[in-house]
Amino acid sequence: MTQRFLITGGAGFIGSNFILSLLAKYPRIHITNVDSLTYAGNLENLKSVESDPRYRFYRAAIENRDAMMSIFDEAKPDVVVHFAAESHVDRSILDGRPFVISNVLGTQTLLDCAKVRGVAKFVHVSTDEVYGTLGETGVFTEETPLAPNSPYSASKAGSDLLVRAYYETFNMPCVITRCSNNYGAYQFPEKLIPLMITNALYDLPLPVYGEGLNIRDWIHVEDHCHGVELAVEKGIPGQVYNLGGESERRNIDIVKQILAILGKPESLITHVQDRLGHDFRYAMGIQKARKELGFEPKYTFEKGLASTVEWYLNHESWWQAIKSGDYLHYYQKQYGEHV
Ligand code: NAD
Ligand code: TDX
Repeated sequence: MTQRFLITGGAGFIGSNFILSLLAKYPRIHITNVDSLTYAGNLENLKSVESDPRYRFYRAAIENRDAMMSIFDEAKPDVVVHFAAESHVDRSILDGRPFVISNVLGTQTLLDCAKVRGVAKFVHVSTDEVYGTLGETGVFTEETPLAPNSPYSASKAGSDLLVRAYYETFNMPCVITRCSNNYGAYQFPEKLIPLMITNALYDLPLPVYGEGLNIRDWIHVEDHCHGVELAVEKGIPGQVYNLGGESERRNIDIVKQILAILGKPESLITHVQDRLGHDFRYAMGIQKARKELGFEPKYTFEKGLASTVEWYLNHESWWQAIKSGDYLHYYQKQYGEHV
């Protein structure tokens, strides 16, 4: 691969894993990373590549058209991979506005810049949450109607529809990937798995929403990154590809598994008020990606969870810096003494 990439949101969890993996694999690649460094963006994730001549970082908000046009002019990308977004459902329940600005207006601005400057491929990274919720059975396919339930998922569905519209109207070479819940290295410790690991290590309460019976379909971030790479290489413009790990788990079972790995007592589990509009179950049908992209998740959930716990054990200074700042303030506001 000798392409020039423009990656948005590369200082976040999945984007930084994607950048590290591409630089490790492809000696002739060029990557421009654009990130506004919100609370979730962390350049520490990319410390090991910051002086790599193949890599360049710009701090900019994707909804800033002038800044983005100059970045396109400098970077001259063949491929755009669009990760940047406000990504946390709970924050969107507290305030949906930044979600509309970054996810909807930001995506439209980026599409416009890519249209004016011309790119060979535009991969938009989206989520299973745009499909809404499932009952006890069934899986989402690419034909499942969009029925988002949170301000976050509504803003992502809005961005997906704009990507579709730019393909239909301007024949832009856009591909959409929709992925299930990710976990792994560098995940911001407000999301379920890293929150539970980092709280358990300090014997802090583990806030489980409601009874913890909601189900998510988990995928290791490296498997997701590989799926996105396949979409860059083989995705057909105008198409949507579901990505997932075929690992459905109830939240409460994951929390108990983490406690077992760490040798901590289940008495740390604290049932707290349920999330408003909490989607019951997500499950991804990945047959299309398997057949058309050659996608195959490599991690079992057990192997991935064990290596993720290990990563947090070995990177305490990374997450302690986060937990002692804005994150703490946010959770104290929401849960009082829980954190
Ligand atoms: P994250 O919150 O860890 O990272 C998002 C990054 O985007 C941050 O670095 C942030 O600074 C940046 N950003 C936010 N708004 C921006 C703006 N307006 N301009 C420029 N940069 C901005 O999120 P993540 O978990 O890495 O998710 C990345 C993408 O993958 C998102 O689009 C998300 O919807 C999607 N996704 C995530 C998951 C998951 O489980 N985490 C699953 C499916 C899809
Ligand atoms: O403290 C918690 N307690 C709890 O019970 C948190 C943070 C979460 N939960 C529950 C809510 C969900 O059922 O755990 C499940 C997972 O929650 P999150 O980690 O917040 O993820 P989710 O809301 O499922 O969304 C994630 O996956 C889809 C990402 O944040 C999205 O960006 C992605 O699109």
